[in-house]
Amino acid sequence: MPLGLVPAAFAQDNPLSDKDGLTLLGDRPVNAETPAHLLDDAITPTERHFVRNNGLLPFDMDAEGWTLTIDGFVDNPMTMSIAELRESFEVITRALHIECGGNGRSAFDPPARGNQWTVGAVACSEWTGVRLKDVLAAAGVQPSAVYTGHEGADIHLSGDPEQSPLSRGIPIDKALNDESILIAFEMNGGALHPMNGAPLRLVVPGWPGSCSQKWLTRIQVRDVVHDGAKMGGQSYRVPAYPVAPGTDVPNEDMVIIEAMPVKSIVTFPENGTETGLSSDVRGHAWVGDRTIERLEVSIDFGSTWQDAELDAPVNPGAWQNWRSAVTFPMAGYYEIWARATDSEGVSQPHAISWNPRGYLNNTMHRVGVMAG
Ligand SMILES: Nc1nc2c(c(=O)[nH]1)N[C@H]1C(S)=C(S)[C@@H](COP(=O)(O)O)O[C@H]1N2
Ligand SMILES: [Mo]
Repeated sequence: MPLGLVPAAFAQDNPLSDKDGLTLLGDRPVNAETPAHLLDDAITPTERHFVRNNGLLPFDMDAEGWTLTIDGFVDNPMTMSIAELRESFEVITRALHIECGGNGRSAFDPPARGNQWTVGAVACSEWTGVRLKDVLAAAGVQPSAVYTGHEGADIHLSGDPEQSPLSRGIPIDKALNDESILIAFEMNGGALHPMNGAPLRLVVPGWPGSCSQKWLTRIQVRDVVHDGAKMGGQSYRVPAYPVAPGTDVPNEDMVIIEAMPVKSIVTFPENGTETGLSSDVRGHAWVGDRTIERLEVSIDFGSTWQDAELDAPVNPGAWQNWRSAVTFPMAGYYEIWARATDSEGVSQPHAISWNPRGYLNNTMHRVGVMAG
């Protein structure tokens, strides 16, 4: 059966049946990205939030019986239901972006293995939950703590219950200080989508999406860097030094990716469409642990640039919306390019800094149109 085609009789079993227009990249595990023009909303609707699974969905995603355990190097290990989390901590709603570390991998040359994401493994939905830092404070993190280790209820592709598809963590300083990291139980005012981690997940905006554990059951506080599935080797890690394309980099020379780099996407107009001799242009821009200060647009392959109107983030951790209007000098084919610059003056590059697994491609997004 060709990818993405599901016979009507199996529609209920289609994992993306209530997602809207996503491109299926693989079905075991399910991975699907959102075409750029469907990311036009300021807040990504649940049905357009991309899906990145390393394993299979848990059998039971019932919110009623769900518990979260906090243990390890804490004074008060605890296990709480979702209702108890709601009662015990301040419940907040935030627009938070999540981008897969491998978004843009399809552009790597030599190619990098893994899901061939183009530009759509990014989203900014509204998440409701409690702050990770508040929950950790209640658990009483001990001075020897170094890192968190996150566990979810999803099932390893082998079916082996002893193996985890993915278990990642973040440095304890990040976990204890970042106000924006949520343990979320609502998405866009409703339930979490089963594919997006129902009924409970972490959302760590600005860091590789893999930090945002879905189907969250446990956060261990550790006195060493976490060693869960896909923390080591080549996973979510990049060379500690610049390498030539195609270099075979030994595992011990790879470092864990932390904050994601400055990036933007053009969500209007849609690539490959016709426009008039002028057109609105708009999209989003984001960066880990910084803000976007400037967004420029070019219609002449980067020869000249014009400033777009750029919004502040609606809250820390949200992507930033931008808009502009361009006038084409004459009818014909153009590319619209967008370039974001962050609060440290760092801009998106033209070309990829190659790494073995194809992470962190933050090159400028380019949209081709036929004008006039
Ligand atoms: N339990 C669990 N959490 C997970 C994953 C997973 O496979 N299992 N994938 C991670 C990765 S790599 C990404 S990019 C984000 C994607 O979140 P989404 O599927 O809601 O878009 O979830 C992260 N959390
Ligand atoms: Mo990811």
